[in-house]
Amino acid sequence: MNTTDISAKPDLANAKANVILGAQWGDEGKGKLVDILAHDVDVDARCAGGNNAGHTIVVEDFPTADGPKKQKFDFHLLPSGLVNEKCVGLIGNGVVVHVPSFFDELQQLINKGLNCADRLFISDRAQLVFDFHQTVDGLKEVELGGSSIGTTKKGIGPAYSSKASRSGLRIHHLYDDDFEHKFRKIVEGRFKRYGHFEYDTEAEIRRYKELANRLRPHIVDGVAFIHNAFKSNKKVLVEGANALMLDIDFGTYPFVTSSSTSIGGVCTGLGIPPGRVGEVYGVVKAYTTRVGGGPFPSEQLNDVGVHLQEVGAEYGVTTGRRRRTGWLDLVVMQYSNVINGYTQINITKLDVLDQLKEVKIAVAYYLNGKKLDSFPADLKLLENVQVEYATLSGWESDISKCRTWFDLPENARKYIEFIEQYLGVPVTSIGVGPGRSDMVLKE
Ligand code: 2SA
Ligand code: GDP
Ligand code: MG
Repeated sequence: MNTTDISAKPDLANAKANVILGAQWGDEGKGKLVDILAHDVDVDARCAGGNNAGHTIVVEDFPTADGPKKQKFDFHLLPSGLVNEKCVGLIGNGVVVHVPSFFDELQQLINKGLNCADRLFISDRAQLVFDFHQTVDGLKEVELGGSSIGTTKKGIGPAYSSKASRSGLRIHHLYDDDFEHKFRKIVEGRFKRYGHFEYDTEAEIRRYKELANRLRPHIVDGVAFIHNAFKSNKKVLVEGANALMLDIDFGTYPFVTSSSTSIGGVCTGLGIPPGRVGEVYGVVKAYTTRVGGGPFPSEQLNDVGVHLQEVGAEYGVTTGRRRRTGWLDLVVMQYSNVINGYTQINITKLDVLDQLKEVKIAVAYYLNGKKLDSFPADLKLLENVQVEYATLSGWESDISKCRTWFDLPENARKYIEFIEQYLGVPVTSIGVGPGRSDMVLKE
């Protein structure tokens, strides 16, 4: 792909990027939808986050030397579309990149028979995450004590802090003559702030010299790259990481990640104008989960919560942490929708509700007897809301083999229709299992 000529006037009528965004607190099953759509996509681009993300893909018939085999892939920093052999992956400028993890993840994919090194690119404007950012991430959490965020300790917050304070280093800085000097200065700054933690600065500089050489073939001008893709009418998919309720502005601050995980981050994280955005897929788990600290109004600290956790196998893909669980919350979803403007919704993990006699959906929040008309910014208010639930009958049957809308039991269809009517957004696909083919398509 030619990455230099972006001089032509953009033709916004054509070549839109479709976008996949997490609509709740993450782990909705974005990876699976990315993988399915990437089948027919030329470029899958990450726009935000780093290797804190964990996107799981289960391919029932992945080709191996011994014939097709079930294979599970966990993506963290690399775009999940890469499982599709024609799809090129781009890590955009809005992403924070830990280069050693980039190569480790690539190697793990290669070990599983996915040879994608020659179709994996990184924007030269992406920020670097160093090991000292990860150390600082842990130290900050310790400082916060009982009110810690519950981060993944991948250095995401400290790296975005470096970016915002204009002391960060970007991919292109790896090749500057004064890289060493700048690097030493940043580490010194961290020592001043956090004390002299164990860190071999000189060994790290040597390591990055070698990594910089290995990284060279993957580096592109991300802006030119993506606009050339549009110009040549390539199909572009944007893979959101984390989710709206973890957004640095709109999430349950400070219990959020440090990037713009909302629709705005798509434009700033890749350098594309809003007019280029096509479909916006909101990925919504049929219930709610959250990993880490922070308020969660529909959380179920009871048998229902345990059931959802166990049946849904709700463990962090990056850290292995147990995820907190609760009912679907449409107050959260409405807030998420007004910000991201979903044009269609993918409901995932509906099968996890199969055995329940009744299912509940949060439909309103009350404070001192008064219904709230928006999602509160102030966590002190949010922690004290009373949640109103709608109760629907369960379907009490196995839906994992359903493939069409009318295969689904009537009560499952009613559950989906309730969501559509509340939000006014069509649900176009419904996940009934982790595999690529476990999806009901609804016209
Ligand atoms: P960070 O590390 O600074 O981004 O953490 C800040 C908050 O963001 C949450 N966060 C996540 N929430 C859900 N899933 C994530 N990815 C992994 C997964 C998580 C894991 O797919 O399972 O393995 O634990 C993710 N990444 C960040 C985090 O929990 C903090 O609340
Ligand atoms: P992401 O971060 O949004 O990509 O989601 P994760 O990969 O962190 O978590 C979603 C988990 O649910 C993964 O283990 C997926 O394989 C699994 N999954 C996705 N869709 C479905 C579904 O419809 N049903 C079931 N049972 N599992 C699913
Ligand atoms: Mg995840």
